[in-house]
Amino acid sequence: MMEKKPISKKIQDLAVNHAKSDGRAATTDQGLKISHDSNSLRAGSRGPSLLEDFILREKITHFDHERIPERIVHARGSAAHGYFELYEDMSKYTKAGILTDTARTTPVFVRFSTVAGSRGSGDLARDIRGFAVKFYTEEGIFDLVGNNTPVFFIQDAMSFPDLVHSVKPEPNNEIPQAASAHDTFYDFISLATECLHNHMWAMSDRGIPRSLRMMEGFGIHTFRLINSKGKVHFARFHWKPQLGVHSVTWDEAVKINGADPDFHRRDLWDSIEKGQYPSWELGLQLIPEADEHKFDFDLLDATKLIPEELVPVKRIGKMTLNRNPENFFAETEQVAFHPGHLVPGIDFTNDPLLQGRLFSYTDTQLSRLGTPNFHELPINRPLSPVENNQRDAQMRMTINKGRSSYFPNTLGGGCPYLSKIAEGGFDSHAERLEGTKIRERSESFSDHFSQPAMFFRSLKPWEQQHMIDAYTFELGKCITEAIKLRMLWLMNQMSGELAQQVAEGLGLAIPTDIDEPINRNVGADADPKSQQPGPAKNYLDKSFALSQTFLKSETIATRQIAVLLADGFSQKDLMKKKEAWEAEHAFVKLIAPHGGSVRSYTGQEHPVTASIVTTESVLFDALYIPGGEQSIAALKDQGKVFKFINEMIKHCKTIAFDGDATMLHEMSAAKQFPADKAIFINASAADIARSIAHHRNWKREPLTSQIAV
Ligand code: HDE
Repeated sequence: MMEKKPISKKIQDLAVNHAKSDGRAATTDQGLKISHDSNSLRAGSRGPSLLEDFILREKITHFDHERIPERIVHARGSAAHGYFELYEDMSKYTKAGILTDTARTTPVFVRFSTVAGSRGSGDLARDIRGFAVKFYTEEGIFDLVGNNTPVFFIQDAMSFPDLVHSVKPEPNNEIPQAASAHDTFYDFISLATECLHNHMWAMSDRGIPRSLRMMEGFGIHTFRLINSKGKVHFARFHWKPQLGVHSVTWDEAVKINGADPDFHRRDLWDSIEKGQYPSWELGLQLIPEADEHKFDFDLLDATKLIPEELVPVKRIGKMTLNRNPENFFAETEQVAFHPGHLVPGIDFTNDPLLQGRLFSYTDTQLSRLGTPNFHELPINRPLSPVENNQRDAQMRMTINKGRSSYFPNTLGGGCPYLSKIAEGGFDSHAERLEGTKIRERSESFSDHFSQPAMFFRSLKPWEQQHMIDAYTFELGKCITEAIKLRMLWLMNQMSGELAQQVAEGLGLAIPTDIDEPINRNVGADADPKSQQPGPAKNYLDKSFALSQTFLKSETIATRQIAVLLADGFSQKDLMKKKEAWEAEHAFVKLIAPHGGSVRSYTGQEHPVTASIVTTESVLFDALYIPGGEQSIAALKDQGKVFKFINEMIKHCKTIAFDGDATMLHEMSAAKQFPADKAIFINASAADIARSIAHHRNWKREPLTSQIAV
């Protein structure tokens, strides 16, 4: 178990409005003690209810207004509290306290999300994941509002409503929920070709993560870091997970959404409850201001990543999440992020996507949280004191004292006073600007094919296959043939192999030419061919960090290991394995034909975690079946046992049989894979653990299509 960092009382109180009800009398919202909470006031015990029942009316009125509008995007989210610690003083690059003061422990609140689905949608949608971090710094709030991909779909904020309208359920019938596999989305992205790069990331394994704890995070945009002498470096932010980057298969994702739509939320919650705190290292890619134009792409273009070969990621600190929210609504739902929440030493660039976001986030809080006082909600409050002349508005909680609410003043003693830059006052970077007022995208943003092509080339063969399968599925769900053909034509610009295999799956031929000009992001008066997106250039063949196999982890901590067993199992087999794996902080769960407890043949009772009818193989990372004649005899008669084993094999997971359980090996799909290194018979706990740590044996995958589950 990791050491739990003490978080100060002040922070805890700020984070949660502790409305504890333990040992207190029930009251109305006005503090009146109540003697009934389940009988309304009526004229006779069988008579009509009375309008004067203010207790009933208060309760129902509050209930009627419980919901607030969900986020227009990123509605489905899960969050946790934690802290950030810095390894190395970065004052050469920035004066930001959180990036220079290694003695600090800065509290954070992190909200992960899917983008397209509603608040109640399933966690395993194929989608980009939001990765938003609120730092409660001594200088005020700093929000790093990023995603789990290093690029975004579009280049200019103007297209965001179109992108979102296209991916949301179609407006006539509100179908499909939390899914991009439909006509309107592909109609849009095949015409706005800048989307192709991030879309390819969504079609890769990154679109269906195994856990929110096993994802990278990216600030995406290029930011500016400014040191105390005013010197500027451009920076991109990265979060590198300590548990490696892992995904599930599409077949699992579909099944998990049915078996446990809260799979990611539960996984994050449970691991924190059990003291297994997820952590990420913060990395920076730093570019001297003078090098701004030295790349084959524009640093201001959010659809381009900076390959780590060109600019390495310097790891400078670590974030650990160690406390679950106490109230989902008060914290996870009411938290309000904004890329414009900055601290001295960090500033924007002219990225036109980032510039648009600076307007959007405050605006959306006004309709979601209903008042400009959303910063007073406990979860949004900075730790540093807030003093200004902003006043009133709905739900004001601060009681401002005194006569003056204006600047400058003498009646208030000139307060609140202004801070000099040297004393921490914020100053925007004094960038020299001149230009013609124009609605035009820079020519330097017009290459849309080179980086997605590099991304595809950088993937391992099985990752490429997963992407081919994802495109085949998604386009297979589209109805309009012209849209599918446009997509095939575009994919062919990035990878002939990708396009060819998807075309075969769709039963279509790749069009050699298409009539319509692709890429409509130029204005009505412009020549549509003026900013055509291709052809793909090859300035870097492969970038090693783009395959998610790059970030490895050798631990089985928090991995879910299912043990299938019935009465009469071998206590010796079970305990040898269970104790060894639990010592490495894996979560070992006993699954039996019935609930309650299960008894070994030597008489020991163990509580059953779940009966086999209430759970599914897709909720686990690995399977172990201990010996015991009577146990195996009971298991072999259960159809669900074979579904469990065969799915585990199909999803390339580690599976281990001991003693009499080899009979189940013989009777299941396991026997089709005699040389498979992740299928074990009578093996040691240590060997099995190393296999589980490697997540999946993808080499098995080409042969698993014959397994019918
Ligand atoms: Fe957002 N985005 N976004 N976005 N975004 C929102 O703000 C928006 C963009 C991201 O857990 C909204 O409070 C525009 C890029 C995350 O609460 C909204 C544009 C990136 C979250 C909004 C973008 C993001 C949001 C909806 C194009 C990655 C969830 C509710 C200019 C770098 C934060 C809300 C949370 C949420 C607007 C593009 C990440 C409507 C206009 C690029 C992680 O304001």
